[in-house]
Amino acid sequence: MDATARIAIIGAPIEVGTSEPGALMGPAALRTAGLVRTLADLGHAVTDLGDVVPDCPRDARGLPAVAAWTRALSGRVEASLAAGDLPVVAGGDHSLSLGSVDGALRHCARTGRTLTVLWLDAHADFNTPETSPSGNMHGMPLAALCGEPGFDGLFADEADRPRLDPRQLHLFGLRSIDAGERALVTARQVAVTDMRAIDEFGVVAPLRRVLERVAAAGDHLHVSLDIDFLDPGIAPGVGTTVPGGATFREAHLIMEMLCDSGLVRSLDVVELNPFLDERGRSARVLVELVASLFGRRILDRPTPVIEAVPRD
Ligand code: 6HN
Ligand code: MN
Ligand code: MN
Ligand code: MN
Repeated sequence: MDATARIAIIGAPIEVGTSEPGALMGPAALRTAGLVRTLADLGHAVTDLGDVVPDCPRDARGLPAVAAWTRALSGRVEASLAAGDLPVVAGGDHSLSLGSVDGALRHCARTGRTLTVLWLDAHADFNTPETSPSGNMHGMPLAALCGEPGFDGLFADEADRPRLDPRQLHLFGLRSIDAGERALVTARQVAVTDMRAIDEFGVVAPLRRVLERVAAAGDHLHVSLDIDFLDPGIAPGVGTTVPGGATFREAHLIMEMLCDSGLVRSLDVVELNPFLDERGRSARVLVELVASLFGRRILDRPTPVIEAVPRD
């Protein structure tokens, strides 16, 4: 991460992608927990662009509402990347990544780069309307971005839009996957570091491999941080808790490694549900993690390089 980045905070109070109300309060809770101030105190030039307002009726539901959010967010993210800013999209449920990743894909298409997406999440979010057990769009954004069928009308100019290459996607922290999406994730050759792998190897070796690949290829790295990547014991403010998530230390180390890599060009912070939180704990944890991603460190030195890391 640059010592001083130009960061654009984009609020996305979206909850049409989930059946659990409350995620629309996420951006407000992240601001209350000090998101903007914390990044500014680290020396970054932070602009809070406020909350995106989609072009649809307030009570709109289903695919038309998600499409309106997707288009509005995509435009906002693409514009802020074009202006040289690093967009941080504060959600809101994970369907917002339809817009943020689409915006990053369009920026990459214009600038001749490839997009790599690091998806820190308990879930794969690779369902289609056909495979989804819940029908909730927050479990489907990656399948839609990768061009699976069943999402007509979601993106602007669908025929020409840049798609996410599933082999440029890395799921990290996976511990809950539905049968149909498991088949798709395997068929599309999505890279996965599941919790089993993290238990066996820790976070350093698998993440370092992802970062080395991104650095060698000169890709744009988009990070999507779903709060349920964390163990619900440290971050209870989420509708889809899955036991056995990342510890604070593991998540914190990931953020420090991402920071040291200097590769992150856009970020989502999603799925915080303040209505389910306990006295702001989860919002605070997320702000702590974002601070580490943007350069807060204990000593003024980067993470040491450990040469003894196992290789394939
Ligand atoms: N998220 N796989 C489940 C579903 O309903 O499709 C859960 C999805 C959770 C989505 O956490 O962003
Ligand atoms: Mn750029
Ligand atoms: Mn998710
Ligand atoms: Mn999740």
